[in-house]
Amino acid sequence: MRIDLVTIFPDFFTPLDLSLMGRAREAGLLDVHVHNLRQWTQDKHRTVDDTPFGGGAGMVMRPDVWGRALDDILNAPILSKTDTAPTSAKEENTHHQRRILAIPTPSGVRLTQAKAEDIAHADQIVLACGRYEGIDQRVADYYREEEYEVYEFSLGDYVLNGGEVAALVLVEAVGRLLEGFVGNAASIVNESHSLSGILEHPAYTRPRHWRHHDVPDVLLSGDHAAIERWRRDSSLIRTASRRPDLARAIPPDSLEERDREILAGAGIVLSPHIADILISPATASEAGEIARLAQETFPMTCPEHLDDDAINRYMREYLTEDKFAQLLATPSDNRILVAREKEGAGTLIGYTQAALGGSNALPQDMVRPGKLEPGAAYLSKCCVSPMWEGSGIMGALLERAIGDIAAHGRNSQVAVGINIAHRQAALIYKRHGFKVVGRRTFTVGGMATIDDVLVRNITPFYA
Ligand code: JFB
Repeated sequence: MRIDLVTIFPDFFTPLDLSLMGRAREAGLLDVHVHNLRQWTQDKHRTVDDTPFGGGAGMVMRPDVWGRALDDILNAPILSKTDTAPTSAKEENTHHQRRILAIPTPSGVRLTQAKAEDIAHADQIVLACGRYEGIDQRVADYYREEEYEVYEFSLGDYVLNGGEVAALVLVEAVGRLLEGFVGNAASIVNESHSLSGILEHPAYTRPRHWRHHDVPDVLLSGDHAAIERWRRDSSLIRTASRRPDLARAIPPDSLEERDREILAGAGIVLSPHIADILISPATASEAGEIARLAQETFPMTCPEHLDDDAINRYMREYLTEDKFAQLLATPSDNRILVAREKEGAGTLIGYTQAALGGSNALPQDMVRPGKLEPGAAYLSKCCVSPMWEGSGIMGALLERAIGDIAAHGRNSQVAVGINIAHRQAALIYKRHGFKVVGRRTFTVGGMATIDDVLVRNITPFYA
């Protein structure tokens, strides 16, 4: 692999010559080049930065200087494997070469071991090390558009003065994997534990007694089962106290009873297994099943004072297989999404129904409330089977329904009507960014009920 480091401080990378990182380099697996960015300046002061458009503190690195540097470097020949000869023209034509432009930035995605393992297969990694407030955004955007793999990454949530230290970290994380490709793959397989989602247990060596601190007896007992159990307990307790984020992300079904006890004792109680669900637009053949779920869930959203006759009248008129079949026949006006269990029987768990416009458009009584635009889509249902209440599926379904509405580009807002007695539902919508803008009466089988009208704006999405 070829690695190019571009910086205004080339001295930062002298550690790479100190042969601490040298094994992969010596083995010819790693071909490292350090470049001074100022080499690509064209003025007598060798300027690389300028003031930010839009004002603000600090300086920004100019895209023109970076562009000249990166054009040259991303076209440089790549030495292959252990050869010293550049890749032949033939090899260049037959193999697609994977050239990655990696840009350290505090606004990047976090560098992970999984990503290091992935990019260890690249032919070239060019590290663009910024200073000041960073590099003009158009540099990353341009090379991405030119179909380079552009990787804007961060080490973590603390502020550095430039990208050089982050570049060194990436080179070391990738370089040690290259050593593994030839030699001792075992030590790298061994690390899987450290990255299995729980922290490693503590390690001890001789002397057995040191400054009043003794090695735990169990490690000297020769009882391998007891040692394994002690190590797993220690890992779980450490993870719970040092990395509660990791502890909470442990898949509950990967744990034994004893593991749960240990974690609970350390303050982490994992919620029950959440099924993998699949959310997709409904098809005509699903009308009957949706109608059955609709009739199961609708009565639970109704206020106490509504009698069963009224509820049944409403359901016989609006929540029938025929009605859903009609809606499913006009997918450009009416959107129905279904959530199903991914495994097993694929049971229907929930559905959403939205009108984007046309004949089922926003009901007239909903256009009155303030801040509700006539171009609002009407999300008339977002229902989850009672068996799955509290599973988070409602939120997932709601977001997908809104995304689906936004994707059609016809609506500026999404409106819902929630019965004023249904506090729990209103809370979920508010948590998802809906705001109350007024009230309406909603007639169920001839009986009037009062709904809060809630809306959420459809906002542009910036990556
Ligand atoms: C990386 C950088 C700066 C804007 C710029 C270039 N984890 C990390 N913290 N900080 C950086 C990083 C990574 N990777 C980082 C590149 C540059 C910081 N700066 C300075 C500081 C604050 N905001 C310039």
